[in-house]
Amino acid sequence: MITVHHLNNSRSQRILWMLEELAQPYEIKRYQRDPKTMLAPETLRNVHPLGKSPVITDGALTVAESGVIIDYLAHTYGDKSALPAPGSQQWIDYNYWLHYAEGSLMPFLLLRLVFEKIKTSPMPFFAKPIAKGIADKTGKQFIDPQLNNHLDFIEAHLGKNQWFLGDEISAADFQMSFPLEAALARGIVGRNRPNIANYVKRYQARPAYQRALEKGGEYDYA
Ligand SMILES: N[C@@H](CCC(=O)N[C@@H](CS)C(=O)NCC(=O)O)C(=O)O
Repeated sequence: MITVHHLNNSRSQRILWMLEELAQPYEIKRYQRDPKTMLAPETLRNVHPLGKSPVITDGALTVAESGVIIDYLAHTYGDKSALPAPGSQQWIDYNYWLHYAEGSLMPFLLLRLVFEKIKTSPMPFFAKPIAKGIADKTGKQFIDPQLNNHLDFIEAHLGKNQWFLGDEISAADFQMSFPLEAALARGIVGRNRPNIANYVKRYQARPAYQRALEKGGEYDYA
């Protein structure tokens, strides 16, 4: 039996969605973020030394890192005939989105979040304008142009493709879902990027996504 070690409001929601789409039985072990630090509880380190979510166990196997989990589930429990042939352009594209979501896109979303937090963090009154100045300048000169570059790229891709790999939903969509729905929920993606917004709305309406949401519990990005 697959166990999803599920943290509230986290990337493991995309694993629940995938398992629901696969109609694969699984159980959820729940972990709650510390409301102050937003960190996962120490007990998650008993599953994997980094103590991050998602992580799954399947029999004797422990699988961590969203992209690896999604690839593992696709190869172990998915329709093998739908998997792209190694070395084909489709295979390269599949791997591209699996790596891109966490390797290229998430770091800028995270930087944006951290620098926004700096502006509202408690600090001595005289340090506030300095911290805000640095955060605004870094946002304007570095983070926002980089983020816009990525979001324009995705917007254009979704203008030409219904799903990340073309006409059919695939594991690439489960992997890309978290950064895009987080960007949408935080207002980083708005009316100026209708393809991304419509894509997210479309998959969030799927019955499997809704079931995952019901089972997963607290999730602020849907
Ligand atoms: N690249 C990793 C990121 C894992 C990660 O940072 N997960 C967050 C949840 S979205 C987490 O566990 N945060 C709690 C913590 O850092 O203690 C993946 O996709 O699996």
